[in-house]
Amino acid sequence: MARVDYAERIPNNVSLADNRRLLRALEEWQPRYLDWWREMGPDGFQAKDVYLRTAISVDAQGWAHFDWVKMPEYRWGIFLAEPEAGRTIAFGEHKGTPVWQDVPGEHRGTLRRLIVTQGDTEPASVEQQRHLGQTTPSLYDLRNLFQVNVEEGRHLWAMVYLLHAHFGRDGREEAESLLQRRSGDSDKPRILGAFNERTPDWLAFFMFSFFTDRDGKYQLAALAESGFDPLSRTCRFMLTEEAHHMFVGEAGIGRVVQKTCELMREHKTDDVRRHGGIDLATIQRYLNFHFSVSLDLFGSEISTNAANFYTAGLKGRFEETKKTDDHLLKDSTYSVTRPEGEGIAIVQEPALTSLNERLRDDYVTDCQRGVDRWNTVIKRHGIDAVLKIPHRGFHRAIGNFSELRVSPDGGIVSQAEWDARKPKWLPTSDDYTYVASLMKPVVEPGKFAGWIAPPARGINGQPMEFEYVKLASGEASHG
Ligand code: BYC
Repeated sequence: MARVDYAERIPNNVSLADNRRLLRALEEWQPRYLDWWREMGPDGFQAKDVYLRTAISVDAQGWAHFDWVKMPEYRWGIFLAEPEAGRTIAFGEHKGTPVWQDVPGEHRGTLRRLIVTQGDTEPASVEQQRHLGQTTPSLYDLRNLFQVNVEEGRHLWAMVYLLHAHFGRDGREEAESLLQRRSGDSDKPRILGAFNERTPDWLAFFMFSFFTDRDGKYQLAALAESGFDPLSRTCRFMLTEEAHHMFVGEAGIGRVVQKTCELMREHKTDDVRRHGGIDLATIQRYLNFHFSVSLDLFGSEISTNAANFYTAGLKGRFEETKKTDDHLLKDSTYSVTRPEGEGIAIVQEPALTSLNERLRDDYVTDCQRGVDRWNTVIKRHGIDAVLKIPHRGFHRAIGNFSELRVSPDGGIVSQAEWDARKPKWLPTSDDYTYVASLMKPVVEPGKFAGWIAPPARGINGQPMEFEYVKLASGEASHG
């Protein structure tokens, strides 16, 4: 078989062609990545032509190229945002010193762990979503799912590049392990909780893309502040792609809400299930679930890990360089919500150990903006209902609230009350069964399933009836 020219095949701006050692490492890893993609990537669509964007540069004027591609042939590239001349570390004990181009020896283990944790989420989400293509509500949505999937694959490449380029043998071993763990596998699970949950249907997928990808945005933004410049530059470019993933989630839920409201108006009822829609109560329960498991991804409210990452200059705050404080945080405090006595109180805690909570606060504010936009859709239909973000203590498995039962409006409740009211607060098996019953594929160009409204516009200026995925491609008759 002809040898693949990896330097050519892998679009990159890291001078791959000049780095023999790195090329060799990636040459060894790539076939195993492709094995993983074939085994765990989108089920049933590997031979189909999909209208995908591929990152081909980091040029703000046009970094992406749209074309038909079979997913296993996607050109997963390696891109770092342009270096900032004279960039210095913005926070922590090394503040003001030049950023590192190589891994500082004393932070090697910590940095590797951060990169591996970030990297692990990327293939995990592809695994969680692999079956969804079979039940797509439209070709447009199918294409968006695959776009998200290939870009999560590229984000894995981004982290594997850092591991191979900067962490020697340990890095190569970690890159292998990233292909071996599996979402939801009891023996070799993915690292973080939310990435071992099921994404059973498209409502869950849109919620995941809105809430969990948004955790990605905030974590990447915090890592983009890192004093380790290659990590910073990698994350900066990843954030560019991440925006589309959150759009898929926000617009997806917005379209479900839109359809629900139309059915409510048309049939003068809240009970749109009888008319093939997803009732607002079910949407709220899905929202409660995905918001709460995504909050856990920020770690404990009080975390010495977070303090150490910051002091060492490895992971900053959201928009660190825009903040006007001392960027050391040794003498400041931050408001943290925690259980106190019979209730819940806001107390002042040292700012350094509260950094996870601060990032979570930024995240919650951003989530609220999206939920407000969904509520605008409801209001526009003259319907007196609102979707609400639950209290931060609701349904938590990590941190201050993990031992407590907290209602969505922030009351501490007994186990008995929790058990009794849980079916109102979190998706029930009946909800999942009902939503699953709606998941019938709709693949005629320009057509949409009955539980979701069409989007406002197509992808890359294409019309709605565009054949975003060529389902007839790749079949034996075409061979
Ligand atoms: N599940 O001090 P603590 C994305 C562990 S999403 C399981 O509370 P820390 C994407 C923790 O590891 C963004 N374990 O927290 C989205 C630690 O373990 P050790 C992913 C958890 O360390 C959609 C212990 O509990 N990126 O990109 O300050 C699709 C105590 O930890 C969890 C990152 O996460 C959990 N939820 O912060 C595709 C950025 N939470 O040390 C992609 C990199 C905590 O006792 N990671 N633990 O063994 C980090 O910055 C940090 O690891 C965390 C945790 C923020 C996750």
